[in-house]
Amino acid sequence: MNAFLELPEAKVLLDPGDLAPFLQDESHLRGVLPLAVVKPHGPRALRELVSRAKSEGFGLVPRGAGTGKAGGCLPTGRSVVVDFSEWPGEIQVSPQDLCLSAPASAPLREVKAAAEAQGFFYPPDPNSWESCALGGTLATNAGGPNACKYGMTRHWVLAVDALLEDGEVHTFGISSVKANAGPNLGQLLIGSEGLFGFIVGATLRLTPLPREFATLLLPVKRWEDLLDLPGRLCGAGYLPSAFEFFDPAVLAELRAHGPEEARRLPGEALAILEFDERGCTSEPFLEGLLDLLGPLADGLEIASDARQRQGIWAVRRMTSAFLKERHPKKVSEDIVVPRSRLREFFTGLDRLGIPAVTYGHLGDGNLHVNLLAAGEAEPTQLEQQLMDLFRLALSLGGTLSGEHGIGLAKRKAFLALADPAQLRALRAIKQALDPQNIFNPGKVL
Ligand code: 2HG
Ligand code: ZN
Repeated sequence: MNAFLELPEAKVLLDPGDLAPFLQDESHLRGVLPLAVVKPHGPRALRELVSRAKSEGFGLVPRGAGTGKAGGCLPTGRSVVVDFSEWPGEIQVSPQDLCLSAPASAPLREVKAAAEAQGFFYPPDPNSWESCALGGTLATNAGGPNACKYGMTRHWVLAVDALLEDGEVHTFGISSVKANAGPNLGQLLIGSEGLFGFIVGATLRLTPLPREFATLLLPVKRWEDLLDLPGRLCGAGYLPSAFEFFDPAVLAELRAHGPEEARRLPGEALAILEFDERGCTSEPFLEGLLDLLGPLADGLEIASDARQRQGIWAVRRMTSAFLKERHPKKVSEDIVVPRSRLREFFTGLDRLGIPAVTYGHLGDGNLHVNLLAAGEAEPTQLEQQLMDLFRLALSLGGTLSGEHGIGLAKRKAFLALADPAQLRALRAIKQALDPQNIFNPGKVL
């Protein structure tokens, strides 16, 4: 009998047909067949797995719902996929402590709904929020449109329950925003993509649920006119809870081939702006905003009800899948530049002559630069274009990933472009926390 079948507290998959779905995530990459997929149901399974990984020399690859964009959960080399979808635990909201605890297996949709049911808000909203698992969002430090105002997943984590290389689950952090007894190991694990141990649960910070939304469609005739707007708005004290955009090429594709709601989208390029503070639908607020927008306000549309708001967001949320369907071999990046450097970024992109279309999170400078014809490019040419793109972002004080992480997809570029001191420190931490390199080997570093 296969030794994995003897694991306690676990479901084990061995059949190649059952393993096949685990070779993919939402990136353009594929993994290799793992030795097994293990779905742990309790700490004994993890203890045993860690001990075997060490003595038999295989890697442990964590997996949430497989919605990652960077190949971080794909098996490589001799490895076992540890799928946390059946990890036990319940979502528990603590109104008095303004927090919530949940297992890694909890769907993010349910985490957000549990908070909302009690009048609270858990803001992180990656595009996959309706299908991803909390554990994956913690491991990748996921972000989405709301990050513009509310920050990334890490800004909402108070405590982390993590499996370390001793095979035990430890808790780092407490149920309070104040905790300062030494450097924060929990935060080191958030966004670590499974390199230092596996996150099995967390305690998350909540905030009162916003109840008022001003959702605006801002079409522009010259799309460059959008580029200074995030900086101008923030500089004037307006902080949108989301500021998204479609460049002319993406907007034209959506209008020509997208769903019904996309056919009527106005403008040469289009921004979606949302505010969620109290008073944001009041006349003084909107008048102040119109003043600030000046001539850009011509054509501004304000969503009049929740249905219209949902329609706008539905189009934005399906853009990635829509483009993927039309250009199956496209490569999509997620660089960031500070919002004050957006104009320079696009001038630089034009100068490089990279055939790319762009949409994404203009408000925080996180841009999804899509190379739609990547499938037809020579691999070396594509690699060069991506390196040029990353270098451009770095030269403007930005970075090569805003929300999707490094995983396998950006590993080579990360190793080439990161500050050597950062790489040295990360490798030293990896060596200290995982001396036998069992946790997600071959990713990021
Ligand atoms: C989004 O903002 C997601 O729509 C996906 O982060 C972006 O496909 C992409 O690159
Ligand atoms: Zn995004």
